[in-house]
Amino acid sequence: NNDKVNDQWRQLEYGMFIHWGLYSVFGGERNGIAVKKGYSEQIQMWDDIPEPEYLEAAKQFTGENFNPKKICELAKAAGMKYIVITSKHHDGFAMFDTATTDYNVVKQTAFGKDPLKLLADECRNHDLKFGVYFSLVDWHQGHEFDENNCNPIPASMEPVIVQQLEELMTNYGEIAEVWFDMSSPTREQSIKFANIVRKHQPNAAINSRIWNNVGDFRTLNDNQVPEQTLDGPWQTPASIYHETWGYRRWQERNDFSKRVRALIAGLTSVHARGGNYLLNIGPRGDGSVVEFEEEVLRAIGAWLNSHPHA
Ligand code: JFZ
Repeated sequence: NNDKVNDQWRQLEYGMFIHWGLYSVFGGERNGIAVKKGYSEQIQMWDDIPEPEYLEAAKQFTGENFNPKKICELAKAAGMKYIVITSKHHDGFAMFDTATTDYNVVKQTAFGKDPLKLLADECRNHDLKFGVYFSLVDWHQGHEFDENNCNPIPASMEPVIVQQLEELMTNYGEIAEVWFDMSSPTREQSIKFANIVRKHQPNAAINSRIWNNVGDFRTLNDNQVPEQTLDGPWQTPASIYHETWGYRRWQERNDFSKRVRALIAGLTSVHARGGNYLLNIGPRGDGSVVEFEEEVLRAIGAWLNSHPHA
């Protein structure tokens, strides 16, 4: 029941968001030229990259420095209690092992493994809860590029989404949170997708971007700090730089203390108003965590440790 979901989910308080996919190989650049429009995780749309060219990045997606143990240790050091990773972003490239399509990380990339499985298992070793981001926009399954990412979901896409959710909800152990994103599902579709989560993962909290008031908690805008406490459970997704979630090679990273202070202000204000804070990192295509982001997270953790709350 909902009280149980909310009670359990509220304990999570503060977590790590991870945007990692083929777009991480691009790092916000195409053939060495910065793409200055849009979030870097959406570079395929913003630079109108044909799918075959986009998929070329899979060869460079080595994941050789993807280290779930280090990521979990970093989350712990930052004071976080859970991790939510992109299982599939708008590009439709599945970052998990799936029978629904060969357009997935195991089949196509140099890495050739299921990062969700590796991370989910490691989370359990570190007493961290695990969750997945799942985009309802899927350019591979046939959604047109739409800068607002609000395409409706054709009935033909439903079986794929249903099966992918079945896989995600059954192959990775306990799921604490399912973070749907974008598109414009009908009420029936929202209910259908939520029911799959609820059937297999009764304790998983679903965010409001399942749409149609079907979710368990509200997702606010990026880095949004409401003026007051809000009714019901809610979360602020936060990014270190505001302009991108996925890795951006040309991102300026020269304002360390300012960033740290802004994020601590965001985290503590959100927490004080009863919200949950989900802070993003965008690893490179080789899986390495950007050093600046790691240091930011460690500085937040150090501050939290020196200011224990009641
Ligand atoms: C969405 C995605 O399109 C984006 O790529 C990223 O994954 C982010 C976490 O979620 O972007 C949004 C969606 C809604 C808002 C802002 C960014 N909003 O309501 O302010």
